[in-house]
Amino acid sequence: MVKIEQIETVLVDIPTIRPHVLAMATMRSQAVCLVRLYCSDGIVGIGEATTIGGLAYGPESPEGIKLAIDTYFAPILKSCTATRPAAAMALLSQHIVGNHFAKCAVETALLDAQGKRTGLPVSELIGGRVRDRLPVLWTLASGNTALDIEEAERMIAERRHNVFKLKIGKRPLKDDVAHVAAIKRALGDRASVRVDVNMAWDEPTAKQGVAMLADAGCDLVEQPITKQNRAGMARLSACSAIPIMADEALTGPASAYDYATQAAANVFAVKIEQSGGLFAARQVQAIADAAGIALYGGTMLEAGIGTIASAHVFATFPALSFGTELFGPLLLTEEILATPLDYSDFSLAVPDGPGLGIALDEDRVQFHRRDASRSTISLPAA
Ligand code: MUC
Ligand code: MG
Repeated sequence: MVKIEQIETVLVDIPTIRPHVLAMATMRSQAVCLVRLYCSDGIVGIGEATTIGGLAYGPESPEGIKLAIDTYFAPILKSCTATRPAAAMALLSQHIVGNHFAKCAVETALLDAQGKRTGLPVSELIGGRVRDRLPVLWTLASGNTALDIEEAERMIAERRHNVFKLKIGKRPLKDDVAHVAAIKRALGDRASVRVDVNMAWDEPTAKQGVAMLADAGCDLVEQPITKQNRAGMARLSACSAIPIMADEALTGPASAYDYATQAAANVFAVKIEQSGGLFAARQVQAIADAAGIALYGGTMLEAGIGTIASAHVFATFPALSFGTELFGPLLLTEEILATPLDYSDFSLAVPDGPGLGIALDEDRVQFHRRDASRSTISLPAA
């Protein structure tokens, strides 16, 4: 029996390339909880959890994830067989309620190890990929219309992105709509423009806002109102001229089923962390497919490991009509990976090596570790 001998968690802070302004938080760096599972056959699996703005987005924080894994997950994992990731996850779920982000990081590491062991990419382990590249949009969230247009023009010229998501909901409605309209006017047919309100509107504002955005040439509205107002989401989805997408509402298969049966969204943003792991994300996809809901591959602004874990999952989706937003590593000053990811031709290549098919740049991880020594004095040799 191959055992999981040691579980290591490390917090790593990586600055963003510019402030990322969302309705609920402004991010200037991303905190990553890295997970390493050391197995008795010498294989090391890697996983990652991130949140957005600490505790501003959801109920877990990077620090809380580290504490939960060190304190509660690790002893259970040490009793598990490393070659049976699904059994290990089932045992964890018997003993640990919620903690979706932490579960996702651990499941990623289990699957990475199993893929390395069997020689299979994670996408093949979890069902089989149907595509090797994923379309990737970029979020314009500098907080400034002129800077956003400049940024979008650069992305189009570099053939990196031609779909843009704008973060709105912080300013009065007419200012937000003017911002979206100005960007759409500047980019015209060269780009698709969408918005994410991150639940900032009440229903009447959303009703008016969605209509104004449709007139401005916006193609999609993401989570305009609180996830609790499922009936409101259903009303908006039924009458809107442009699709309404659920994001924060989708916290796993049960919520996906609930939203699907109530016709509370036209599109689902699937996120592996919010779903509770890679297998759970595939269940969300299956529910959407069964209900005729379109799919989009979401991000919690993960760094390289979480982004590629998501990519392996989205590569298995039979249909992915709205593409993905797997740009997390590009928002950070460094990827912390040994080999750069292939972002080109408006898409991301899904690695095809065993496991996740990526390796960490250990020097850069050491440099960004939260607990790294920042001392600048030279110490006498021991
Ligand atoms: C979200 O709510 O979608 C995804 C892209 C981005 O800029 O923020 C995230 C969160
Ligand atoms: Mg969103």
